[in-house]
Amino acid sequence: MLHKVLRNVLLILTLSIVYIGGCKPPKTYVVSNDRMGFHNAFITCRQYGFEPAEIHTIEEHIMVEKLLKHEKVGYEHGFWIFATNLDDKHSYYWLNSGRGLFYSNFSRGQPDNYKDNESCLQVFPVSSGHLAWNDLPCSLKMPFLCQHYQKEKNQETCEENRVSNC
Ligand SMILES: *[C@@H]1O[C@H](CO)[C@@H](O)[C@H](O)[C@H]1NC(C)=O
Ligand SMILES: *[C@@H]1O[C@H](CO)[C@@H](O)[C@H](O)[C@H]1NC(C)=O
Ligand SMILES: [Ca+2]
Repeated sequence: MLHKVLRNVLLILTLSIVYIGGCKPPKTYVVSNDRMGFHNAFITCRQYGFEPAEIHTIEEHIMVEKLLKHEKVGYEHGFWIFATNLDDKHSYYWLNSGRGLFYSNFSRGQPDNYKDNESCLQVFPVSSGHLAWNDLPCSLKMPFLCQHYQKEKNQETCEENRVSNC
């Protein structure tokens, strides 16, 4: 099973590490080249044992930018990230964590909700080494990004039943 998963999923960027404060271990982004609609892709990250990718800071945006720097330029070569505005057309939120979109880095003129039919977000290379965000129809089949938090040896981790000091 694990072997099967690893065949489909490219694990990259294990060296680029971002601490998101407190006890959270370093975050790693994972590319899946399987093409699917937004909601299917969301579930598939989970089936791989990962979380659907979210980008909360410019540091994380840059991590993803580095990960995708060799990909083709253009929105048709983009990757789902898991924010949507399906519930409330006026505000995007991250579907997994429920957080608002406090950070974003949209391409010029985006999100444009083109033909009133775009409620899901992607990232795509706008030029060599530069990445931007865009809204697209959720049903489009695209590759996507997952994420996970690496557990390092000797790293202090929060106990499940401890909330303070984390
Ligand atoms: C957006 O991303 C570019 C890199 O592609 C970066 O230079 C720029 O500072 C970012 N903008 C914001 C508002 O984070
Ligand atoms: C919305 O976009 C999808 C994917 O391109 C397309 O199949 C569908 O027909 C569009 N719906 C409308 C109402 O434009
Ligand atoms: Ca758009």
